[in-house]
Amino acid sequence: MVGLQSISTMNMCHKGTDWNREYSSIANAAVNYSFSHVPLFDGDLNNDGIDDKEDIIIGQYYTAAMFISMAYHESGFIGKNNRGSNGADVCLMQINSGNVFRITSGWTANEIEADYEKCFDLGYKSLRYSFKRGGNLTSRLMDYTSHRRRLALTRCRTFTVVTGLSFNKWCN
Ligand SMILES: [Ca+2]
Repeated sequence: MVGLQSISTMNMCHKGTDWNREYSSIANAAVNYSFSHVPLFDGDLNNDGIDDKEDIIIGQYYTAAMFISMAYHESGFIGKNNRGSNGADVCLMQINSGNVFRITSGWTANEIEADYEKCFDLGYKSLRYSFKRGGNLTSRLMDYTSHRRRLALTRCRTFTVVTGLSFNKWCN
């Protein structure tokens, strides 16, 4: 019941939104950004014993999948007029007003919301920082989720669903 109420409230707030167009813009921004940047994932990703261009392409695909997995949990893909934590968190990736990459970008909240690639850029930088922790993917997501393991675990699980990778190997 609470779930249904939330959904109908959400629909009322976003009346008139062309969702087919929005989802297509989100997917395009995630892919464009990922395929023009150094991937978040490196190494021998296809396990063929060599690090080569194919691993970079797989890493970029995983990066796009990571954006989509994070955006799903952070914002439910509602990137506009969706400010969490009393207005501090903005866009698909819910980037906090205290986020160092957001501060140094000089972009306003409205600018970040209006441009999905700007949002993914801040998400990418935050994820790269978070990944420095090392370990499995759940561990690497811990900084992004403010050290809440349960949240890191759910995001990691979604990433394995999107990519078809092993949850036990990557997240557990
Ligand atoms: Ca390889």
